Amino acid sequence: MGLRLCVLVLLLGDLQLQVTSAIRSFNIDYENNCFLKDGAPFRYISGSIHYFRIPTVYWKDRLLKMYMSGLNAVEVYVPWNYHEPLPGVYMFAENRDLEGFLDLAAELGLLVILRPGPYICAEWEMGGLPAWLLAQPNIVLRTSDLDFLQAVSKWLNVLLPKIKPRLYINGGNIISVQVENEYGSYYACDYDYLRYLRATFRSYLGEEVVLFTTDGLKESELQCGSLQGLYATVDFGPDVNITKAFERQRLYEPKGPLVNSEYYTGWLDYWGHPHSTRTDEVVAKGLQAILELGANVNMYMFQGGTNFGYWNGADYNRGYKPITTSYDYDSPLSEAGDPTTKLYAIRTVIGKFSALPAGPMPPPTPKIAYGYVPLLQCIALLDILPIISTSPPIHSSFPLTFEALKQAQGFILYRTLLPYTILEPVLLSAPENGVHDIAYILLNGEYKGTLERDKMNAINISGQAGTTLDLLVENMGHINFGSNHSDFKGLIHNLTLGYTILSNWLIYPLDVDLAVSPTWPLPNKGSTGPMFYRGTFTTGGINQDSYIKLPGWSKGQVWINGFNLGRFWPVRGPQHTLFVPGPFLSASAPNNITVLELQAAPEQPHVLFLDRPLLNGTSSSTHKVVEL
Ligand code: 6DJ
Repeated sequence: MGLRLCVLVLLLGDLQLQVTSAIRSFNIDYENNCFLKDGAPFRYISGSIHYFRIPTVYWKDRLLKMYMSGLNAVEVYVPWNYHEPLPGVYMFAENRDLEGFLDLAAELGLLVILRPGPYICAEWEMGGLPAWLLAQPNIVLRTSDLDFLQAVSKWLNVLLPKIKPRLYINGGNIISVQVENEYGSYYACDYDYLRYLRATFRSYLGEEVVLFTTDGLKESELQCGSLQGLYATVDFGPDVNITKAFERQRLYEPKGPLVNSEYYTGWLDYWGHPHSTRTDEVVAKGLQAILELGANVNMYMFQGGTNFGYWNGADYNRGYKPITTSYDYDSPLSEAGDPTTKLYAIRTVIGKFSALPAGPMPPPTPKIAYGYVPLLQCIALLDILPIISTSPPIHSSFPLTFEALKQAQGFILYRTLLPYTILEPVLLSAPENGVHDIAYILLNGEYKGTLERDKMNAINISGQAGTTLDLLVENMGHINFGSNHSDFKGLIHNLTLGYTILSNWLIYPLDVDLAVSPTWPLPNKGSTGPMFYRGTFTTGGINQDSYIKLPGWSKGQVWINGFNLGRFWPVRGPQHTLFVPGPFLSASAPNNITVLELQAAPEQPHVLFLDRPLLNGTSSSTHKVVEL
């Protein structure tokens, strides 16, 4: 009976109920199975948006489009590693201005469902946990391990005081706060950890605020992910029976509002796998079914955005699977923030349940095909080691991991000498999948090939004793989802050459972004192996969004005016273009493009600027696994 009353009120969503009390409140009505906002039944129709995946100047535009779609709330993760890049170093400016983002949402009349983790998943580097945690190699992430809790508690001591005044009950727009994320999918099932988080969130945020958990539909997931005092919600896409899905939530919350905290509008992409899509019809139909039940919903994602720089995560599921640079997610708002047909289909459904805001939806922003830009080879990465090294090289008998060297992302060069002359090719091997994640191999500066985690564990090499053997190792993103997030990077085991364990390494921690600004001379060194290329173009006075395509290139990183647009890997696919936000371009001055090609550049190096993305190009995962 209670549910019916609540649903009835919610279905009359247009009816503006009089706020009877001046006291702001947001809580759960267990009698009538709904949320109460200021004492009146309330249902949220929300969408996920990641401020850290969208250029700051575009935040307001995206939030406005979400509001115009009929949403009354947005769901926002806070990635710990984006805000605390080094222990005790906190960053909250520009693209990390969480409070500025929350202010914009408030300005547009959007409520916020906040998900501060500390773990967020999100296909984000290490699921939002800082890689520096792994400098303590025995730390047990997402458990009541004391080293982990100590770091979590320092972070929450910085973050949660910023949140408290922004709670709805304190005059802000945050109606509820999630604790952890899909904890039931993690192997540890450590209730002490969840209890610790519950106590910490309560101590900073108070007893009143709605705290909740989110888990998948399996019983084991809900079992290990939920805890008394944290309202249990579920996540599922349109491909399940929606009534049955909410019955799962009911096993853990027999009374209270139905909540799908992540209703999947699309899905993520992995390099080397087909592009993911979900049709408008399927998404709209599922949404309608959810809303007809009177349930609360958050659409994941409403806008996906981009993994700029090195911020993509990776899943581990029968092998290591890095996420593409684009996080378009086939969402209602595209990667470039444009309304899609899916957005209109969703908006039509929402319109059946609540009043849509008056006025037009902002149209897609114009995209410009700036066209063909030739690039010139400028320098081999090995030739500028002193410039891109962040410290003098480290001597070590055996390889050290990125984490031991306190480097979270990017590249490290491991150098040794061939210990003996090899006339007939011998296998250079990475036993136990010890290359995390890709190693570009050079002998006396000449590129010989690649080793890749879970794909290519050995390569034949030959050469004179004393030849310099370099492995440039790329971290392709720490695992964000899987049974274990302790994903150490670099050469994590010894390498062998035939039967000999290689030793006596010189290790160069690198920041390749340091090579982006200066203009290097133009040697002609052949076109294979890690090499920088440069070019410039002008926009003819109009800087608009565009997409960069790298025809004939293999694998690497691309920068525009010093901004790292992310990884490209067209030989692997399915993503063939990278999003170039217009505000990163200059309307008047020449724009600098820098490409770091790691394997092989085309004969006539050039890039193409297009006016549309190509995210579903061919994908190939043809790499052979060499059995050792
Ligand atoms: O909470 C997670 C999101 O951040 C739930 N989810 C999404 C995002 O990562 S994959 C996509 C996922 N969970 C893993 C379940 C795998 C079937």
